[in-house]
Amino acid sequence: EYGLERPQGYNVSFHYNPHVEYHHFGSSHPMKPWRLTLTKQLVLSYGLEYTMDLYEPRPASFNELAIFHDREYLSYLSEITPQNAKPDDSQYIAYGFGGDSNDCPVFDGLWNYVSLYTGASMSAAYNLLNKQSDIAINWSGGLHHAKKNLASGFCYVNDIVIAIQLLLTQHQRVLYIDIDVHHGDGVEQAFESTDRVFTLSYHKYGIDRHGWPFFPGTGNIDEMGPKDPANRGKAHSLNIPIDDGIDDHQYKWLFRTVTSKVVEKYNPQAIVLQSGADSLGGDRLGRFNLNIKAHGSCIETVKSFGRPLVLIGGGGYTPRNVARTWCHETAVCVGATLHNDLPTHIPYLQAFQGEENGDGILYPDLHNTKRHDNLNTDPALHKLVEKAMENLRYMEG
Ligand code: ZL4
Ligand code: CA
Ligand code: ZN
Repeated sequence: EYGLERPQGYNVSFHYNPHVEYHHFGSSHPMKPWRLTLTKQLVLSYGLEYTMDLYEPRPASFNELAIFHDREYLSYLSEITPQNAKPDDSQYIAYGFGGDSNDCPVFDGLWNYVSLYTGASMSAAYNLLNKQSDIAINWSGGLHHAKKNLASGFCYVNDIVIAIQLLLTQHQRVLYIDIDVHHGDGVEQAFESTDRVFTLSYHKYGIDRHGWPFFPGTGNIDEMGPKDPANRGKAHSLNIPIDDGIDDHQYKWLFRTVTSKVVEKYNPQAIVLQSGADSLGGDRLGRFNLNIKAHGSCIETVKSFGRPLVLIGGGGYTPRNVARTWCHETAVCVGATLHNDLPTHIPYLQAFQGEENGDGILYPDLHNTKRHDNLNTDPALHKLVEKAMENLRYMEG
């Protein structure tokens, strides 16, 4: 009736607290928590809720956030409001709220917001630990830039680091994979001194025609963690820098080739996959040319490794396409195939109507919607894969 077929049997859980939707970063800020409302509506309209276990996790506590973050930073974060914020204050600037950036605004309910998305990532990790789920999903998380005492790039608390810390209580080796268009620098840095977490990020890297590096400016191919041979974290990070306009075929090949090799060599006991949707074509901040099914093929690839998996959100700045992608990827997890025609009874249908090539459908053609020419040549990508393979040889087996 919903166009839903479900041949495979994975235990999938969906961790979502709807209170997270109602937070606003400020008018015209690219990060829009209401994209999660759209995502949930699509997931429900296809009937996917009947194929998963649904959880409404409680917010994470101060002490839980202190698994990773400095208590002084958390105290500041828990007390700051738009009313009491002092932009000239030295702590305000030191903790990443200052500058002319506006990337990390102080908004109403900020502490509630960070506790909610982190609580959902923790709930997902716990479900793997008690073996309740093979795959646990939290689309509200994935805030990969936050550092232990610094807000950065729309991220205040690093829910991914905290979820990985929980997985490390039972698993010897955890693989972190990041397909957000931005470099997963916060997660990489948090685990730079351990060999129990391997971090792999695919991202846009480079300098634009005005001389500005693409945020956060790190993640070149030669950045593979500490160089000191005595440091256990040496060679346990792999970065895949990509140029503007990469297409479906190239990205799928790159992702499958490199990720398979990492899984084969590192043999992780659990995987955390950050599925930022800003790597889609037509994203407000991104530069790639990926379609929804190419992005989703990365989830299929990771699922095929058959390891316990936490799947989390991240960036994504064209809300209707974020919702389409995460709905499709939820279906991939449960093994369902969805009709291209959107169910007609969905509450937010108008959000998916009136587009030139996406009117009323789940899978619009996103290739070149923002006219980013493909600057990635096949020979350059082959060289990149060669270098990645060479980097992997430095990791002890
Ligand atoms: C905005 O319109 O590259 C913030 C940020 C706020 C509202 C009005 C304020 C206008 C684009 C971005 C001033 C905007 C100044 N408003 C933005 C070096 C920068 C300094 C800030 O997906 N200016 C900084 C961060 C990146 C920079 C990307 C991705 C997160 C994730 C995981 C984080 N910061 C240059 C930009 C706007 C804004 C419009 C913006 N910020 C675009 N890219 C950035 O990886 C969730
Ligand atoms: Ca990335
Ligand atoms: Zn991003």
